[in-house]
Amino acid sequence: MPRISKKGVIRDRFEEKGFVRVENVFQESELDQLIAEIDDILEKFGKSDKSREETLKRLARESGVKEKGRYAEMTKLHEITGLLRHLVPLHALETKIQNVCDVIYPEYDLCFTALTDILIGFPEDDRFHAWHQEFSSMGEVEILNFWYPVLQDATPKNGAMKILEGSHRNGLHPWERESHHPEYGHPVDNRIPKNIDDLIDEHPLVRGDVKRGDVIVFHSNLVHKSGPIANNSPRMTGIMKMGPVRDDLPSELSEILETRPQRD
Ligand SMILES: O=C(O)CCC(=O)C(=O)O
Repeated sequence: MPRISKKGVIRDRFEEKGFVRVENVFQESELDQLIAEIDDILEKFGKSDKSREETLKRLARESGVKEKGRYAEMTKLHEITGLLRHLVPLHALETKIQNVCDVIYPEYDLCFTALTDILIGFPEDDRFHAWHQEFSSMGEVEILNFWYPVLQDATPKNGAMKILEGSHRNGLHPWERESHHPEYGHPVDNRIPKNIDDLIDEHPLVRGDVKRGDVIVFHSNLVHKSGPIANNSPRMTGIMKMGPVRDDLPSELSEILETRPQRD
């Protein structure tokens, strides 16, 4: 069980800043078990590769349809991501996250999982996820977003998300779509707030240290983006989205519940 002390502090901090880091939600052994199963899957796709990074890069190239020199369509990496989503050790982490959800939403009896995923980021891709708000793609503001490093601690120079503190307070900003076709990884449609330059001026930029086992919980309106990766290894980030069960579930929910990558 995560040792969540000072529940009121966590909730207050979440409301004020739009995010909060909760420490020691997972044990190292739980993440190690997840990694072991991830590696088992990778091995099935590429026994001959020397490292996890080489395997992932090769899979990111394989079977992809190339458009304008970039992989625009399904690659083996898509397939892998689909398999990772169903790993038992990944779903075992949900119970722990559930406890955090209960702390943020004590007024509700139950939190449900809307999505669980592993995002794979590559050092070459410095525009992985540009500035955005989850609400722009999820359509439901009470969904809580959980982010945690899987392979190694996330630091400001290596993998930690960039966050504009307090940027959740003004609701959803009008956004424009930016289609991003990375050299490796998946094509992503980023929904960037049109007033992003003002938001950057108005809010402190936070790039925290997030140790393996810690989880960042963030508000669906918080403006955030991927941070850089300083070393050579691809980053694996766990993503979970959880919301309280309410009587007035929004019509978009059926879409949210579909098992699909979180980005279109
Ligand atoms: O893991 C990352 O780099 C960014 C994740 C993100 O922006 C998101 O989950 O919305």
